[in-house]
Amino acid sequence: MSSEPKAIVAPSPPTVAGYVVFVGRPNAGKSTLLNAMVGEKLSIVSPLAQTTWRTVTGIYTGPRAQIVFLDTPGLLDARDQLQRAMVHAALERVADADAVLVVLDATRAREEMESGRLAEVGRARRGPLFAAVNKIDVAEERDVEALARWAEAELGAHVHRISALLGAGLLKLRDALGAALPESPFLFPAEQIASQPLRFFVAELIRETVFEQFRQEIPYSTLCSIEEYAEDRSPIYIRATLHVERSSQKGILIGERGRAIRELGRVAREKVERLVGEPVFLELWVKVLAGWRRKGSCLRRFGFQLPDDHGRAAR
Ligand SMILES: Nc1nc2c(ncn2[C@@H]2O[C@H](COP(=O)(O)OP(=O)(O)OP(=O)(O)O)[C@@H](O)[C@H]2O)c(=O)[nH]1
Ligand SMILES: [Mg+2]
Repeated sequence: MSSEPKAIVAPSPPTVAGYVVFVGRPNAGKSTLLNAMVGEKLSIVSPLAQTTWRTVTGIYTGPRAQIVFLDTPGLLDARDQLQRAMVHAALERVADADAVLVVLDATRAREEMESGRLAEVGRARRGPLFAAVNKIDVAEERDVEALARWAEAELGAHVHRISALLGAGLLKLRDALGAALPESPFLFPAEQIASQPLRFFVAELIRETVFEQFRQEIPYSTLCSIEEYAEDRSPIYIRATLHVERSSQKGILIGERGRAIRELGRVAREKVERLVGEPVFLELWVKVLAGWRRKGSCLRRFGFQLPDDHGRAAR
């Protein structure tokens, strides 16, 4: 026997990777949680409900696990075509995800427990189902516990108590979600955190600013599309159109002598500059696209999918 020490090369454990979908009612904190999990602000957040209209992808890569998080629009009882597209975007991901996380707002425990939509997610789901009882930093302890018990009993979920805003419970939740994923090579390069193009995030930041600066129905009536994005110019030139439903809304967005649209443009441009790390010239136009929220043809033009697009029964 040789006295040389033997080099023991332990086989490195395999990696895991997969998709985790966040679903929940509007305003539960899904987008806040996505940003916290990825460590970057990818998904827009506001105190108003129904902020997220399209699914946002955020990628977390650890030493052995890559988790692709999908932040979806809030589940509600759809009243127009845009809401139908939103609910569809959320539910279509549930069936084929590697794991589903239902995000619950503990400050609205009763509404959560009465939501037929969430019960539906629990029933539709075959694979691992998790629930995050969120906002424990501000919710009553007894509401947190009631909601946790409900999610365990009614949804059959593994329950975590978290504050997406302050970070409480997030590491444990991320580890648990990672442990539910299948063995797989990483699906994206390790340094990649997003999968959508920059112009998507630019449009979202403009929309977030509309949510901050305008009231009542304006945020919900404003669709943002990027018409031109010239990266080869300095400053980068971006032209965006804000489509509103009625001409009275156009007047409000523009404001007296253009004051409102100038302020919107200024704040949105600063956000976009932080995102792209370069000076930006942002040009905003407002157009009326009558009743676009109710029109499938308008929504499809801007890339939304409706449930009937796949020949499925309308939800
Ligand atoms: N106190 C507290 N507030 C939170 C927490 N998580 C989210 N919020 C707040 O809740 C509000 C809604 O957060 P979002 O992340 O936009 O919620 P969402 O589920 O993505 O909402 P939709 O996009 O409308 O479906 C924002 O004002 C957040 O700051 C939390 O853990 N604690
Ligand atoms: Mg959201």
